[in-house]
Amino acid sequence: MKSLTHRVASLGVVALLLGAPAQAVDRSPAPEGAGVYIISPADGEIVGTTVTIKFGLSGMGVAPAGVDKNHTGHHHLLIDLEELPSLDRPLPATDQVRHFGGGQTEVTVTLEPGEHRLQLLLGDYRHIPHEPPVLSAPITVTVE
Ligand SMILES: [Cu+2]
Repeated sequence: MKSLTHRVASLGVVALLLGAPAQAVDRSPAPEGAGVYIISPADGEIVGTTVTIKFGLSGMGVAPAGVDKNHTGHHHLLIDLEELPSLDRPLPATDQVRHFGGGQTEVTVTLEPGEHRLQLLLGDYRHIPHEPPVLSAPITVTVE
């Protein structure tokens, strides 16, 4: 029992080492006053199941992923995401974190009926949010 406890403890140490935070990355700077926002739909709007979401950006420029140019980035649409992903590493690509690495400024999505929360987060050429993060206010739409 004692040795098992010891072994479990050792495994715990190894797991801690393996799970140590990745090296902090240098996040790309965002200029003061930069902002991202959802142009449409409007917060609280009732929309159909197929909805076009238009992305707005001020104080910065849109550039495709992979293009390292100061004060630019590409959009990420967060759909019904309850908790923000880590901001010091590349954003995951999931159904809830959509990347627009081609520099797109709108998307048409199909959403299930009900309430949905939409938010935009700009990422740099590496898909890493800027410092400070350029994050929109969330909006809620009701799909009917
Ligand atoms: Cu991205």
